[in-house]
Amino acid sequence: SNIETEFLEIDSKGAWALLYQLIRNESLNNDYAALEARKSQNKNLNRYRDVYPYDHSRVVLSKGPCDYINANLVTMEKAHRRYILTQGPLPQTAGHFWLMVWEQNCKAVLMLNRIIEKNQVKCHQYWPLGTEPGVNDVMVMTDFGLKVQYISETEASYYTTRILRLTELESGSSRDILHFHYTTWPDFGVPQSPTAFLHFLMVVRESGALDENVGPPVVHCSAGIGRSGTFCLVDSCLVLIEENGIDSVNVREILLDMRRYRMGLIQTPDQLRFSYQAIIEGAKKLLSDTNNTQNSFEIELEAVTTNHTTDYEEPPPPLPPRDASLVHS
Ligand code: PTR
Ligand code: PTR
Ligand code: PTR
Repeated sequence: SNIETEFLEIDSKGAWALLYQLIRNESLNNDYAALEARKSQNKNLNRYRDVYPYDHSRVVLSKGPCDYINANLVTMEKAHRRYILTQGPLPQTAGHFWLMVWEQNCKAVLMLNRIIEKNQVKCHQYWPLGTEPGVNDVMVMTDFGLKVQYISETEASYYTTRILRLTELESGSSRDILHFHYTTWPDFGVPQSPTAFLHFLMVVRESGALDENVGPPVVHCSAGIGRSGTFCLVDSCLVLIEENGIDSVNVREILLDMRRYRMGLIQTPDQLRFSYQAIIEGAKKLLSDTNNTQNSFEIELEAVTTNHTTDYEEPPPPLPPRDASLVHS
């Protein structure tokens, strides 16, 4: 296919850094305003000084103490996908985060980072851990009229799935929010293998959280650009490939398009290379499988244990075997 030919060519020329730089340069045309983020009352609501949401696509809160959150709605119309990309919540923005999930009617939160990375807190512990029944299992956000309750947790080898119950205090109505937590993807790094990542993607897809009839999924990492951008690029490209065939997709153009909604999506040449790998491998699996109603990713839940993890500083569990066909150095 075109993508595979392009991939091999870039590999043989060792040109990933060059291609990545070209994409960054082209993104310089996106000089959209991000004025809300810089307002004095909003400054401390941003985790990083250099990662701001463009005003034109930012998610506006309607009910909270302020309407600002560092989040963008990324709309990929041709792929019938919308994603909310956001930074890992700060202690002072956890309420804004849950208000966004409530107001946007999101079915799932996709978390691609760990709370602590390289010995630094990269994200606030914004959901209750539920370490024991009745202890630590609820977080109340009085200012936002919401509470979050831990319901259950299922650990697989490199990701964890949780159910969290979000309740609007005033009305008493509640929704169960799925929390898909990829626990083994280092910042400025890539997942262990395309296979592991694709498995995670298929589990998320099967849940219906990416479907058009529910609110957009909230996708976050620490800054909400590197890993989150990689996830959304691969997912959208695979949707387009399933619909129109592998040769219909220009990965660069789609990434450039996404970068019009949120800055900095994909943060390293290696993340770009990984995206191509995952798209190529995913396309092969999905297209070989068009006659089946269910895809063949064998959504067997490995190690289905209801394990109440308490220590998030523990090293990640053992990695799944590397993919033999598309290993990268
Ligand atoms: N490239 C490694 C692999 O595929 O196994 C994963 C990796 C990548 C790990 C980057 C760490 C990385 O960077 P950092 O030191 O910034 O976490
Ligand atoms: N200024 C920060 C830095 O370079 O460390 C911004 C930043 C942090 C950018 C993390 C990207 C990051 O990765 P991710 O978006 O995958 O969390
Ligand atoms: N930590 C990053 C940096 O300062 O390099 C943050 C960042 C980087 C934010 C790039 C946006 C970026 O946009 P682009 O990838 O289009 O240059």
